[in-house]
Amino acid sequence: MAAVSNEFWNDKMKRLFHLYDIDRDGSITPVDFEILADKLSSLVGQDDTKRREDYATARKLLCQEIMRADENQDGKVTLEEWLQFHRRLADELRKPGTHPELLEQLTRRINTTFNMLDLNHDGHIARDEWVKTCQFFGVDKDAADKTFTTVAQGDKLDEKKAKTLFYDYIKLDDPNHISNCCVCFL
Ligand SMILES: [Ca+2]
Ligand SMILES: [Ca+2]
Repeated sequence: MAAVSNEFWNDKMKRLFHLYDIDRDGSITPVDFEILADKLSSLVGQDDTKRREDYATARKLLCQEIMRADENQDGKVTLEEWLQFHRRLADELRKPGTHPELLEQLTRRINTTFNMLDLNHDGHIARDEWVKTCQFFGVDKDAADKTFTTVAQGDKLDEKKAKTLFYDYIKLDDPNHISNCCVCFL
């Protein structure tokens, strides 16, 4: 199977990179995750101690998984390192027998992301959770609402379907695939 390299896929991964580079200094570092977790905590309110703790744990996990892309181990993930890392991941996902360790790492990352999205922890993403998070990442409310209608069954997006969308998002380079609406969630 052809290696992942097309322009559409590159642009998609670049968007994701800029989304995580929250302080916009041109690289992804643990600082970006601290800012992200702080901002996300505000979605559930200051009083919800349990959720704030959950976010802190999720932040650590997500940071750990994403900093794996720091090939030269200088504490920063550059755009080049980011693209290389995800290209390798996408290539692996396209093979029939994906490297078990890589798959496990990605699964950890996807589980963490899902838990961050599922704000009330009931095992599925509701429309308002989706829209709230999209808006948080700067997506227009109506656009977010429309996307949700496309991907969800009624007013729920279940865990299995959400996770499949996340995998496909990294793996696929087809501009028309439904998973491309997941830009904000990995
Ligand atoms: Ca940064
Ligand atoms: Ca680096």
